[in-house]
Amino acid sequence: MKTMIRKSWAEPYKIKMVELLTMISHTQRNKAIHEAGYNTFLLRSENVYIDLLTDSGTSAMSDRQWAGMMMGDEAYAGSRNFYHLEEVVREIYGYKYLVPTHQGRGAENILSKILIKKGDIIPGNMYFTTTRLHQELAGGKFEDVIIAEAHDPENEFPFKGNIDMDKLERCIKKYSAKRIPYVSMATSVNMAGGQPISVANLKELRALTKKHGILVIHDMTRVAENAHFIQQRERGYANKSIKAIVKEICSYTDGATMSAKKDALVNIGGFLAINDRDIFEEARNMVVIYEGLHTYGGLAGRDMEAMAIGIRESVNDNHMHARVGQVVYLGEKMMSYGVPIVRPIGGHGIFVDAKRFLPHIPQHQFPAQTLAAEIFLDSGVRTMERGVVSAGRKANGENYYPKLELVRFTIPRRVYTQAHMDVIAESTARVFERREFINGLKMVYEPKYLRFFQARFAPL
Ligand code: PM9
Repeated sequence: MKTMIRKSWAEPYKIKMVELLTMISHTQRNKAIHEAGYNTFLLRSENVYIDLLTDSGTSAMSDRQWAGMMMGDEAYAGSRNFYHLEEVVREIYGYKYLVPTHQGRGAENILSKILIKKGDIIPGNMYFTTTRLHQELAGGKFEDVIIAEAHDPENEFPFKGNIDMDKLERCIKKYSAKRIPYVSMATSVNMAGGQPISVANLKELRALTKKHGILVIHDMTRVAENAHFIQQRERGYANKSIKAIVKEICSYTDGATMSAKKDALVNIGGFLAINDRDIFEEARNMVVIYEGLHTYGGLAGRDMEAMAIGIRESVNDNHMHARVGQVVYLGEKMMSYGVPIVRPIGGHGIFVDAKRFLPHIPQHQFPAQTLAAEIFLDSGVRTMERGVVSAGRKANGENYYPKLELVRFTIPRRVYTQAHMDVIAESTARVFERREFINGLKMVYEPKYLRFFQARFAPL
């Protein structure tokens, strides 16, 4: 009988330089996580074996990007790298005006300060930590208008990043368009598990917002990964390139904030891009207060050059197929061990469902935080909590209790191999086998803003 031969994908690059990893003992890991207050953000990276804390700023740059770094024009004003970046942003994303910032939240700060006034409502397809905080600090209130499927980790809907148009319409009716400066639309919705929005949904969003004169601001941090899923799943897009789909996505929006530390394959950088000349003029003026001159925005010339080159590499079909392919490989391996994960598998990592993994730990005892600490203890793999700790508190001081209580295994781009993915899945499976013996945590220190970064915990 003929056996089916698997058609594998492989990385579209070869390795030119390696960074050696350290592996400390179980006793040393126990001491390290205790000293870190059971918060993986507070670990020293030298104690980490495989670092899946984030895909932010952790990518491996290409030889071309490194060569670009040597072409940095470190002039205070008018660096040629800025003009190169501006040209690439116009060509690849289609936005007219560019204001560079040191990273994504720099752009969020400026945009929120310009567009939001006290009492405004900002509807969006699920919150993101820094984005919502900047909206709140500017006097606004975030309103979740993502489809209900996004809050269900087991629902297989292919576009769980979609906006619920009825919810959005009700929101506009309730508050009036005057109180809604823009809709905050993210591609590859991070907190939902890297879930994509469809072009069909974007078209509806454009039509509705146009009718009411409301802007659409795009959190385009992982737009190329979203384009990959459109290519794979949306009718009529199978033969379109990721580059073409990315441009089409951006065309339904009025501007964007970008953390270039993800999709765009750089270790630092971001920008605000906008089509409206007046908003641009204001942003260009404001950036000098918070970031730096409008032709560098807190970045070195070499950073802008690496970003310009990284943006082009990010929309290459082969790159994106291997990038998401590696994430899918890890997810399928975890599922083969029975580990409960968010489905469908998203673009930038595997999100393990801590509620199903540790059903005996109630949410106020931080199951996802607990699980992240346990994974580190088992193998030195560092992951991140994306549940009740990340969700933080409402303006009235009450905790948000999100439906999703997840541990994110975020895959840096072009950094780890398939063998690393095997080690990660096996470690998760080992912890899953002894799950009944795991106890929750209590929070012993809570900072005021974005508490997940610096909070400390103790075992119960
Ligand atoms: N995301 C992440 O690990 C890094 C910091 S928060 C733990 O996922 C979106 C969708 C993001 C994002 C950062 C930012 C902020 C905005 N939008 O970190 O300031 O995922 O460059 O970007 C992180 P910056």
